[in-house]
Amino acid sequence: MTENKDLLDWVAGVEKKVRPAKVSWCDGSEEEKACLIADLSASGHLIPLNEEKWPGCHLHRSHHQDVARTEHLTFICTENEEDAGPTNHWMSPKDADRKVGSLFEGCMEGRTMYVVPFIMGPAGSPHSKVGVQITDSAYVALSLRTMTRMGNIALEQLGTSTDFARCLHSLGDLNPDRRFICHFQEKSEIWSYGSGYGGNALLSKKCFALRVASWMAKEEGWLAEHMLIMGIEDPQGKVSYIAAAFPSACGKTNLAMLVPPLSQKGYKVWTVGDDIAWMRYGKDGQLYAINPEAGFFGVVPGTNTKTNPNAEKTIQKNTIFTNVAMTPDRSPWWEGRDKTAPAGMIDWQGRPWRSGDAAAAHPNSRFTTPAAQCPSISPEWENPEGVPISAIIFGGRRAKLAPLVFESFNWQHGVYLGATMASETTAAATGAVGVVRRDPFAMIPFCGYNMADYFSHWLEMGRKGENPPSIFHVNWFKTDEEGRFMWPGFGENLRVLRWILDRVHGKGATTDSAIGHLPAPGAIDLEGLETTEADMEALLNIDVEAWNAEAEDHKAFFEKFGDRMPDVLLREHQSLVERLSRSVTQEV
Ligand code: GTP
Ligand code: SPV
Ligand code: MN
Repeated sequence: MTENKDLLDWVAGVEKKVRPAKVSWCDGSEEEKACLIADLSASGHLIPLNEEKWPGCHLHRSHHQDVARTEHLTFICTENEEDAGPTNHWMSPKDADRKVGSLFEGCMEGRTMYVVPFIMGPAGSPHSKVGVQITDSAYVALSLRTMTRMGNIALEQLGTSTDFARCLHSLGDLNPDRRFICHFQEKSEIWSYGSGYGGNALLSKKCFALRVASWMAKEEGWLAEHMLIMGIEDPQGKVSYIAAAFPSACGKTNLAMLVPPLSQKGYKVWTVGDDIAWMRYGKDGQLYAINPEAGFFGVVPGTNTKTNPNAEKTIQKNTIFTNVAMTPDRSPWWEGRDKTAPAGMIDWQGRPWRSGDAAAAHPNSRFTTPAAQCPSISPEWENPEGVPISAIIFGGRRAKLAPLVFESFNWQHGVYLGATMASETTAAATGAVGVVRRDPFAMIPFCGYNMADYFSHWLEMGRKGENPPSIFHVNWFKTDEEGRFMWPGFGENLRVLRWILDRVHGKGATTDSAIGHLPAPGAIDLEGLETTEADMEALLNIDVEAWNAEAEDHKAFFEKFGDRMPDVLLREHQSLVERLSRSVTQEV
């Protein structure tokens, strides 16, 4: 096990408080995995799927009121409220202790308390960090085994160091009225109570690798971001890496695993990560990124052999499907899998499902699957130093307004693009779906401190590097009058990435606009697509009136941050307004 006194003391203290029937330290072994699966299957929390068609795969149904992150129950518990900032919910550490700490008293009575040590990042990497999650959910323990480097390997990396994140989790009674996810950045501690789902319960992911790590990153001079990491190999065999931030359920997993269409001969995509990037400058002044995770917790609906063939292949074995439907032959099923749903299915809540009923799979149903199984996994994905990033891409889900792609004028303007991102909300969090909200850097639910300070940190990071990446913005989701997507998306997104890489390599024709550099007509290869140059014009159109309204909204958003807002971004806003007004004069 371990002789780490700090860890043993913390575990003993928690045990005394939660009073479990049994304590089980997870070692990461195959035997342990088999035991967890056997126990979960015996208790009905895992349903084995068709072993022939889906070897090693299981279905898990979470509580029907526990199916997505609950942002209104997620708190930053810094000593000072100002440090949490206006975009986070804050709870004082004292209140947290009283309100949430007390819920843990005796909460594991009659249950097993699992102690799950894990590493975020490749084992042995100087950029990796260790966490330990205590949980009374065997499903969470099993999921952490896929999502992180879990078990003895983490204890070995930790040694006698006191530097580990203390993550305490209990399902409680799963009552949403007694659900809290609290982050104590100042002591790298997380408490999560009352949820067994995704980002609320797998504390390694959003809680540690983003909310706590973003704070560490600010202190230590690096970046913890909600970004995919991918390599794009050109026909000459040169691989360029990019990182891209899109809000939840806006296309990171899909882009990271992109399969080039037949017309794009000689191109190949390499997946490094699909959700989180930790980035820092190397000695050569370039920004390097590691994926701190070891698995994918991906959106299931919409996944099929056409949209995301690599995900489809990855999830064929050793995968937990959470909240999908099941066919009579015990195969998992979800909306967007086949045109017609098979007869005789059971829906995500275990009820008989008939055509015409509500969705058979929950819109936020997910797969938990090992990254190593992905056919496009990069040979560099466990490189302890990470991969060098040539371009950073921001994007959102905007039916109107945002063009298919544009490039920032420079780093500072790029930070403005990140800071003013907006996107339609999705089923990844509870609440209304399809409402446009500002989501800077796709981090609004995940930034662990005052977002104005986070903007300053990004500005600082640009000054720090000799060769910071170029910054772009994309929108795959623009729709026409009939509400149809105007851009084919998925594999065809490679065409946009090629223009981005052309720009990075000093090529790629542009047209200037008030909001940034747009691709010049013909600069994006449309060969073999139904999309015409006229469609492209619509996809790249800048509606100045709508952008004026948008710029107003940027300002209103920035005003929330008061004095803490960096001047540089307020000046960027002013410049945007001026460029927009000039562009109207030019049009007249
Ligand atoms: P999180 O795991 O929540 O962070 O989501 P994500 O950003 O990884 O999103 P993901 O790739 O899982 O995509 C979410 C949804 O968007 C899925 O239903 C996809 O089918 C759909 N989607 C992804 N890429 C595209 C695209 O290029 N065009 C269109 N129209 N839909 C897309
Ligand atoms: C997201 O919502 O961005 C996810 C899923 O990746 S969760 O792990 O629930 O945060
Ligand atoms: Mn995510």
